[in-house]
Amino acid sequence: MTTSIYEQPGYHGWLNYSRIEDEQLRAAYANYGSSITVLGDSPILQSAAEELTTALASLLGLEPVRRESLSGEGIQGIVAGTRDALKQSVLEGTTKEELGDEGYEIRTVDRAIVVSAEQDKGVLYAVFHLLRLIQTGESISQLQITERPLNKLRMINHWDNMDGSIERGYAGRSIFFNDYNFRGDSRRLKDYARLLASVGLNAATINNVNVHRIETQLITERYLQDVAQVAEQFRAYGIQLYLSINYAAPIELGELDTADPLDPDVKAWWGRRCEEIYRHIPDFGGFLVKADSEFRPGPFTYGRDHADGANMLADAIAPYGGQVIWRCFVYNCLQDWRDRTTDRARAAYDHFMPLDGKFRNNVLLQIKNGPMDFQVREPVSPLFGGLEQTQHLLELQITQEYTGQQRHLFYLVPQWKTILDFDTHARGTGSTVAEAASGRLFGQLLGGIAAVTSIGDDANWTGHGLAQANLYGYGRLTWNPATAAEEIASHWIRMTFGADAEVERVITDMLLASPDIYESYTAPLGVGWMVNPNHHYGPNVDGYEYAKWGTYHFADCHGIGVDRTVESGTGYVAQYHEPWSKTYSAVETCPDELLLFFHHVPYRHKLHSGKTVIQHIYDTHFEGAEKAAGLLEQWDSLRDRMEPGLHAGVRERLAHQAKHACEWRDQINTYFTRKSGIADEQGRTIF
Ligand code: GCW
Repeated sequence: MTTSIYEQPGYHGWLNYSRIEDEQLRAAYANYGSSITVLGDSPILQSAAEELTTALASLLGLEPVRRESLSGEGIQGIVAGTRDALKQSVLEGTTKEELGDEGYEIRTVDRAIVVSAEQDKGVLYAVFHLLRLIQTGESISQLQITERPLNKLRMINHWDNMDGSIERGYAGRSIFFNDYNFRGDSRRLKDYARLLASVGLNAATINNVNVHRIETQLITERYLQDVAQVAEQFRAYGIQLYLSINYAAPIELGELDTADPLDPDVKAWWGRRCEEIYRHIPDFGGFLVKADSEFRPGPFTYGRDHADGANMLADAIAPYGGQVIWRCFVYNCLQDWRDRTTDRARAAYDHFMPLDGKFRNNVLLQIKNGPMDFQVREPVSPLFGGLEQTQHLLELQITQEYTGQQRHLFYLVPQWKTILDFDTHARGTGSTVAEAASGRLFGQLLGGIAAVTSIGDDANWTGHGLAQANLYGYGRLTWNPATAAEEIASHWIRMTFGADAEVERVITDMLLASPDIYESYTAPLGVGWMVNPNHHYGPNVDGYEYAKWGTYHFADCHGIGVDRTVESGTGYVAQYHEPWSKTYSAVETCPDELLLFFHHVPYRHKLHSGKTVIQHIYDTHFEGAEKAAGLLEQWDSLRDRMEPGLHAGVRERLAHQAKHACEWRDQINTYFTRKSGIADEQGRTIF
């Protein structure tokens, strides 16, 4: 007998609403949870009411009474609605301005919990928040919660192709497409929308930024009805739909012979497209564009710049209230490895800084967190704090392309926090990436975060069961970047695995240790890459060394690293504000973990840690592989504390990781012993 996908381990993720075992706690929640009043019946409010009803039934083992309006004898139970619907009578304090469009309040008022917001969406977010409190065992008898998101745009990008494949996907095939059609799996789409909304995400693109031939037609009659159906499902969870577009669409669709942004016919063509799109999807979010990057077409073909390109689309979509999200991942991907003057790290800044202030107010630039490409360790892109007059989004990668492809454990939240907390010093101290990306630092209207999603049609969405924590954590950070990595981990674990202190302790430990472990047995000290070309999995030190992609480590018998100083290198360091420019420039002050990103140093160079570079490489690789094996042992200690299927799935991946970490260790150590001729001080086995 085959079990349906909905019953397979991990399908419900952190929304599995397992029955609360503690009887006292259950009774305390039932005081409120046995009655639900949701005022209003918009699709979003219906989602909120349905979520409350099914969740409470399952968590508390009761059938909540559903009321449609406030009863005469005072309010009781859980009462949810917009402030208008609640008529303010039960609310005091917070002003409309404080709450914003998406904010909410949760208050315990006598025998009731009142959940309120300016708009329906806020009510939905509040409901998920309240449910989280119950799932994580918090008291709800004296709630005084006011929340609003820091970021307006909290976005997910899918790199799904219409044949059903996913670029850099490690968890099965697309949930949207198969064989050039829409799958129409509305249950799956709804459950995905629930997961996203539960952590406050509000926007999504559903197709790959590399827009191939058939996908170019997503903005035409052939597919718009299907796109509209997805948009409708997402709308009920407050998620706005965007599409990735092909810049050369007017040509590829056979309608014009140019895509020149300054050609009036091209502008008119996009105007007609937008008109058609909005006829199907009145609240369509807009376009995401990868142009002049990795062989994708763009305005460069016509001698125009990226402001010309983006503004043309922005003007076409502006009458409908849409946006253009334009990616800054633009670099020369046909570099000659012999050429030491070109530096890929410089590219985004060099291309876009001169255009600062030239973009329309419905354009956002989408900037990858680092100047290269989602490596385990990179400095922050200097465009953050650089761009002052252009709205932008931070782009992160949840899918683990360079961080173990969801076969290795890598809790990404700490990495993202390092990025978000990075102080660019653009306006003195406190000018963090979080402040810049949100738009707050420079007083911009729009801003936020986007990330490439990690999900596919695997029953548990993310392949690795513990990789769900990254999707969860991503959403939580987009809402409030100040949330601690530990807190996010602990919430996710309790919601996913229930209240078991030992499970929580062990998994928190594993998650928090995982980024350092992975970093330690892969590419050292910020140098990056060293992976197999194309699929990017597993060690290959010289895999990209003689390639055209601009990704080099320059290891020889004397030393390793990329000189990006002004004095003797590529000058990249000058793209940062002080004190960073100075700090990174000097070997003495450059942080160890980024040393090889900024400097070429001899193997015997001493790190701040007191170790030489070569000994650091050996030590971290031996330790890393050992710790990877330790993760498996830790997991095994939990064998009897969770559903066997859940345990087994993760176990298989951790066992692979432990083995694969040895492969990494041995290849890297052997490579550097041979290159440097320097032996390990501890005389361990290096092949
Ligand atoms: O890192 C590279 C990936 C490509 C991706 C590209 C991008 C979608 O290897 O697969 O293409 O980045 O971000 O556009």
